[in-house]
Amino acid sequence: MFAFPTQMLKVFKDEAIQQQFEKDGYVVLPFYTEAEMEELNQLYYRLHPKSETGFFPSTFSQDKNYRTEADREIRRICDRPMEHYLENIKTVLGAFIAKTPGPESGMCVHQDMSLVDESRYTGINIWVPLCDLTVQNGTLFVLPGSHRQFPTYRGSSIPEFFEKVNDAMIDYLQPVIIKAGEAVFFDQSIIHFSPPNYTNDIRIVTNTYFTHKEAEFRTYFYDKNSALQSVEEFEQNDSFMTDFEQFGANIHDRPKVGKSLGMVDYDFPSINSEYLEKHFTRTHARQLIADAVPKLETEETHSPKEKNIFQRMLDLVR
Ligand SMILES: O=C(O)CCC(=O)C(=O)O
Repeated sequence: MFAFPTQMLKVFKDEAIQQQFEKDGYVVLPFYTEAEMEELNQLYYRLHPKSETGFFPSTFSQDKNYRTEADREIRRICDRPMEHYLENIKTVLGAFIAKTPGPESGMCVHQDMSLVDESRYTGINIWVPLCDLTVQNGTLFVLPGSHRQFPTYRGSSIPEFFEKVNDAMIDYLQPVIIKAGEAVFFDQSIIHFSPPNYTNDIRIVTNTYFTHKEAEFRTYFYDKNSALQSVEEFEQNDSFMTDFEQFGANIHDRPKVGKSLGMVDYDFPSINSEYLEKHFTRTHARQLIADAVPKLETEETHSPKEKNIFQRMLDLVR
């Protein structure tokens, strides 16, 4: 097991922003100009494969040219606002995350996979919508202060510490209602989720990932057939996020890239509902999300097929 550093390495130029980020695990800041958003929208419609629907990050694409071009161009456009807020960092990914209308566009409650050695560094996402966000079009919900609850190794093969309370968790998350071009900077270990897009319009977001300039890239794998209290650590290079072919397929398998550094001890922390109640504030988010759907569900004009879709959306949050 590892321990967090006593002091997070400073990455925000402004001390007040740095402190707010460390306390809550996220911070909201103005980010893109109108012209930058226009350029990003054009880029999205030029590059994005038409066949991909639901919840679709460009990192999931099997088309390496798409992943690479989206990465390069988003990073280029992010340079200006990132330079404005940040110091001593390196940017290692630019990606689109699209949510087309429909029940399949929800993203479950999760923490992002570990990408750095968190005994020394922090991995941070800059998540920026290109349209105004509402609960109905699938905004981000976060659990303030849930980052760094425990030192965790995270990856799709590793049980999450809130697995036992996964369903109850939604009711503690807070929607982040922001305008197009505003950014949520969030610690990768914060618990977050986003409901399906219940509107008729696509929701497009850019997600840029950065970390401290000296950070070493690491990923972790747990073999569920193993009886060991340990996970396997891999050294990865900085282009891991765009090179990795397993996001869209075989995500639970042992990584086919990177250098194994061997096994590290892990005690698989786990919380119960009392822990949730004691440490976090209930927001009744489930009701908030359910309320976003009935307006559509009660429309007389819906065909039986459409009604079925709305029912499936409701099922996701009940
Ligand atoms: O874009 C979204 O709706 C959710 C994004 C997310 O969960 C992530 O990037 O980890």
